[in-house]
Amino acid sequence: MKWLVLATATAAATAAAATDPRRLQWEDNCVYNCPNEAWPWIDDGACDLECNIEACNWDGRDCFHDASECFEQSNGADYRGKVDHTKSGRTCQAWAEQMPWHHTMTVFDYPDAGLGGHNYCRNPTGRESGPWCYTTDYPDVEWEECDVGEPKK
Ligand SMILES: [Ca+2]
Repeated sequence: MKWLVLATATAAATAAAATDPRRLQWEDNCVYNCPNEAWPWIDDGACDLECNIEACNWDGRDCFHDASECFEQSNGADYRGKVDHTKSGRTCQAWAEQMPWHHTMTVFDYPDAGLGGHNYCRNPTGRESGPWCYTTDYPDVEWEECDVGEPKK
């Protein structure tokens, strides 16, 4: 009987995580703050996860919402497009999230790599194999390369 209780509690915790109450709280904060033109987060050059929603105009230009898929470097280190899944179709984890995978690819450590509050493929360390992302396929696949096309000059 104890096992049943434990299993039920775990399922409830999983369901709560799926609705992501943190995201709901962020949306409230952002919607509240968006009309304030003095609010410093939108178009400040940093992609803020809590502002990367339609109600906040996708954080202005910060989260690459209207970004081009074009890039020039052979390793795609300058890719700033919007492919958000790996070559095998796995959904990417947002760079600003530390769930499900804990990682060190942060804006703080890689300020010029186009990371932040979005889950688009990037190549912050200049891997030869090109842009990649942490996946949401936990605990099976931590990261995987993305197919972002070929570089063009
Ligand atoms: Ca911002």
